[in-house]
Amino acid sequence: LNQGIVLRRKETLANMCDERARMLQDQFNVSMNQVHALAVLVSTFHHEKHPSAIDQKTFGEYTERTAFERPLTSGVAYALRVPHSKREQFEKQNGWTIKKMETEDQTVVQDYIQENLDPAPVHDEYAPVIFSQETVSHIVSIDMMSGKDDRENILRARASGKGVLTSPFKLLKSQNLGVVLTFAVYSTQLPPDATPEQRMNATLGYLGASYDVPSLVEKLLHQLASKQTIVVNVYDTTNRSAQINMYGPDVIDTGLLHISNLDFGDPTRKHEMHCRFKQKP
Ligand code: WA2
Repeated sequence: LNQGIVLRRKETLANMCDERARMLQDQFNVSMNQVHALAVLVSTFHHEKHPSAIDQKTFGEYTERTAFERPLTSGVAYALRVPHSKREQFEKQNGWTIKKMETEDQTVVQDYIQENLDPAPVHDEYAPVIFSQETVSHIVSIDMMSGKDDRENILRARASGKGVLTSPFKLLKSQNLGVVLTFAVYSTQLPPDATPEQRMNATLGYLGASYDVPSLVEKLLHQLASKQTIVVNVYDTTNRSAQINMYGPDVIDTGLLHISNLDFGDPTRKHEMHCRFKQKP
């Protein structure tokens, strides 16, 4: 094959891939900022106002009406930090018990109804969801610290004060791999150089957004007329020797491959977009 043609093919693939990666990264960044702003909203109107100006109805309506500002997210929710000493009072006040997240038996996922869930076993503290966007109302009352991925994310979010991302995992009520983004909400104006311990002690709750990656990336790429030309995969490459395919088909080698870097704002997680032509030249 003519060398000039090969070169041009390479360049075309690189341009298409970089453009798509940039789009995905930009949209993710936009929604991350908006989720951060929601955490500030909860802090201002729920925790700093007495009585609170936010209840489930207000939160549900507001987050539904502003969903367009959070591209790629499938829903947002707020989990309150409840120490064990306050559990009984909290449950009495709300009229429901804190539930345990069930993830073992995926057949139960279809009828994942709060009433069927077991109470959370005794722990030092809990993170029950008290407010949710309608799209994720199935997580209300569930202790987010009882799920491994959510728990790690919560601990990292409150120690760092930054937006943190989980590895890809199977979200509740979804058949797909997704990720959760979490921001901690604090009680006092913390200095920017606050220690992890100061942050931990000042933590009031956790604002989180879930991303159903395959369906949301599909929607995004669909807007571009390229589906006949290239195949796109999105990988979590945090663990180089065990990359996780978050979006796209199992790979068939058609020769050229271009890799575009993706930065989702959490330096502890690495992501890449891999692009190939559908057909060999
Ligand atoms: N949100 C939606 N679906 C899920 C999920 C989740 N976590 N975990 C498993 N499936 C309220 O970090 C706090 C959201 C957790 C935030």
